Amino acid sequence: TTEHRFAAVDLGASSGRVIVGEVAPDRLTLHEAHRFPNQPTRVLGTLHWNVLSLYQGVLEGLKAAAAHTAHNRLTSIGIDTWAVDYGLLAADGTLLANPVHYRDTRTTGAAERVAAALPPRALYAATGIQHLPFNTIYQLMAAQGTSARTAAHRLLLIPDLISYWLTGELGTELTNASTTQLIDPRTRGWATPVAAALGIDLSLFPPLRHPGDPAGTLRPEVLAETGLAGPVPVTAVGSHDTASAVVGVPATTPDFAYIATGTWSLAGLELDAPVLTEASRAANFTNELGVDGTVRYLRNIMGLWMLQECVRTWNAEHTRGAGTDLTALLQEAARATPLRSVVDAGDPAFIAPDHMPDRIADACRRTGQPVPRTPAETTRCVLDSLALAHRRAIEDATRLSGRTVRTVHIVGGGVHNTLLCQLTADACGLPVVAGPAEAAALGNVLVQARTAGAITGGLTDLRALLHSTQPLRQYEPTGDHSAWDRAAARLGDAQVTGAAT
Ligand code: ADP
Ligand code: LRH
Repeated sequence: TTEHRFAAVDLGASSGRVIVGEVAPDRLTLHEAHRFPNQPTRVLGTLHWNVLSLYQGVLEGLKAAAAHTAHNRLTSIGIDTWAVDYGLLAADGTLLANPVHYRDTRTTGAAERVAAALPPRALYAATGIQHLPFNTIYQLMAAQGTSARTAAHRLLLIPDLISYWLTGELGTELTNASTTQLIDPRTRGWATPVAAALGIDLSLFPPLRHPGDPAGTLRPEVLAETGLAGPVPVTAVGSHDTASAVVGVPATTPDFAYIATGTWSLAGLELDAPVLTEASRAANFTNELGVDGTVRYLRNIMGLWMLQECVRTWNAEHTRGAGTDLTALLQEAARATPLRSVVDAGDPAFIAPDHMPDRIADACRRTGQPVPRTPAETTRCVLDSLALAHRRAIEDATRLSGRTVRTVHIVGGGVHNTLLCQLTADACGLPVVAGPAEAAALGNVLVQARTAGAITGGLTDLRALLHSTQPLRQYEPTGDHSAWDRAAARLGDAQVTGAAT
């Protein structure tokens, strides 16, 4: 049989990776060719992604991938990254400004300006997208009048920008386009009236393409630089990392919820149709578009970002001498008092970088709970809070969609955090299946493999292959379930969902 090797370029907010997947109908193996940090830089008060350095990491990764394949051949390449952010191009294709990080504060006040042009209820009815202060429409509102925005001929979302640099071809991939808040989830096309109300010229966006569509071939200079033997096609995948991660959920039955845990926790359900009700808006659930006509009905939860930022602060302060060892910290957190204090892990107050331990302490103080004193206590507070938010999201999703959940799947980097997986099982009172950690890369590879004809079938078939080939770990709920209800009650009215009124 033909050997099929695919490269998944997967750029997360914490790290970028290029992963080679070898796929046959009964076989799926991954090899991590290259992993590199994703570190933003603040310049003159604005937080930017280092997009050229990320592109450099992609090239190095493809070079390492070439070395890992027979005769330097790849069947194709797929690209997925975090959502909402973009680069602006001049008519000649030059990048006009360095892309701004979604955690930058430039969007402060933008939601009010958008609401003045289009009330939140109408915006939600038209797009089904949860309110996050950094959605692309708010970023565009904030960028209005800047020289880059004024001069822009094209807007490329991050995966589409990387794809453009690799191939010279322009396109806008649909799953990620849905996170702009400019797509109608019923027609899965542009929400033209929304764009008109907000004064956004949709011709900024190159034509939509769908997962599985061809997205060009590597440019000769990229072949030369990576050592890959041409031609190498680039295939559109779920270019929103969360869309690829949901493809990578190894579910064997339809009654599952998923939590993609990395920098963020994205917790919810896969649906056939969007839920656009007022109750859904009030609960701040999103209807992002998925692969194969699906809807990703989920809520954003702060995720392991909170822990990552705490560790960064502690390292800077030398609280733990030589530097914080995550494994040791998690072992200590596992022994800490359970549910001593919890914070609302949906609170947008945790989005911005810096001073995370202090912000967590403040939130505990405000809600009349004991303030965590040690890194282990703070870590326990974060993980208990994430588990509680996971439970709440899954409960809300089932209520709002009328669906039933019997299994919770955890995928993404959080799979390595066994304490978080067990706490999530305890909080939800449901069995948790954890794995794979590299679900986004796997979902990316599987969509490419199906397009190339290496495998066939729908999402159910792709997931069956994952289930039979990937290492998974099951967690059964333990402990006193009502303790979680009491902890949730302590947050009470302080608990927010982020929905704009
Ligand atoms: P992203 O795709 O957003 O960059 P990942 O899915 O790679 O994020 O997840 C990164 C997170 O996974 C880290 O912040 C960390 O909390 C967690 N993680 C990764 N490896 C481990 C590990 N060995 N033990 C505990 N947690 C881990
Ligand atoms: C996760 C993610 C998430 C978005 C956020 C901006 O990496 O793509 O789905 O909400 O980043």
